[in-house]
Amino acid sequence: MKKFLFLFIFLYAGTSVWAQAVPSQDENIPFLITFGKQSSITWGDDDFSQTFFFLVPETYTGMLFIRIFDADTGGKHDEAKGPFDTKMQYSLYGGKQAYSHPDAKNLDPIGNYKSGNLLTSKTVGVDPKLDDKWLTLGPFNPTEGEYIEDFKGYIFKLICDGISGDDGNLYRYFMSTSANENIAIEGGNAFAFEYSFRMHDDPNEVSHIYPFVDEKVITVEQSNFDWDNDGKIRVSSEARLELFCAVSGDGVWARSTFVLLEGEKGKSLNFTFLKKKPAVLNNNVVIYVRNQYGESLPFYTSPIGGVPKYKYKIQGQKAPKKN
Ligand SMILES: [Ca+2]
Ligand SMILES: [Ca+2]
Ligand SMILES: [Ca+2]
Ligand SMILES: [Ca+2]
Repeated sequence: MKKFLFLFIFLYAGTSVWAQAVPSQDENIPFLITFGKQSSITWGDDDFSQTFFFLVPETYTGMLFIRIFDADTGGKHDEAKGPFDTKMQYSLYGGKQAYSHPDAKNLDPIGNYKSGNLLTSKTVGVDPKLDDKWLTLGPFNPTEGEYIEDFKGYIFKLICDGISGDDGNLYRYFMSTSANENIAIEGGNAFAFEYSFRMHDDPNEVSHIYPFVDEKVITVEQSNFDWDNDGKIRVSSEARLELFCAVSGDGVWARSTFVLLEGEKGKSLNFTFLKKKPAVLNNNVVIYVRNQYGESLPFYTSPIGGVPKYKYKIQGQKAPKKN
């Protein structure tokens, strides 16, 4: 019954047109970021590697494409340290263990994090042909992913590794039914266990991530890296008006722990990133969230159960402040 409910919520959550944009419209995060591995971590990337998972529901039987916006490191969008001399390797995995291998969910790129079958790989440096444009991987058959019963679907894993250089690669993803444009798969979704991203420069822009907490979660520990003291990180949910997290400075981690409320289980939390004024520019941040067993919680780009809104009428408390 619980699985059925989970599936229902999952499909419901994935029907938005922008469900497969990574980052999504609900997150309002401008770019993912990965630096070359010769970079200093004080630029805001702790491990020079980022892993995303894409979920294709078994009800979809067409072909699919994984598209990467601004896959190059150079020209527009990217962050130069001296001349651009950085290479990124994008590797897409499917098949057995692509998702289910424990190392695939590691917060750090260690052990067999590249588990599964390598479906395709692309190494990109400075490349005007890919600058400010979409690179398309595929086509793939959904069954090339790893079938996961709990999701009633197939999972693909896309890893971006900064294999050389010291510059910052800014990029976005989209899982599409088309090679040439971004058309979402109904019921599809994407998620990560650690998120490295660029904040907006405009302090009025508010970004979000939505970790999903299952029924066994009792306490949650959030960890954020290189926030540069750029304002506040707030947690809210259907049952919680607001809780403020410990925030990090330059090149360091900050962590804080809180106990889940009863109405928060089986749903998504809303982590909101509120920049200060004047804002920190070009701010890159890493975040992950773990439960009391040290297991990392997935952030879905299309939050499970929808974007959580505080139910102030039921709780008999004040309405939340905007943003
Ligand atoms: Ca570029
Ligand atoms: Ca450089
Ligand atoms: Ca780029
Ligand atoms: Ca930063």
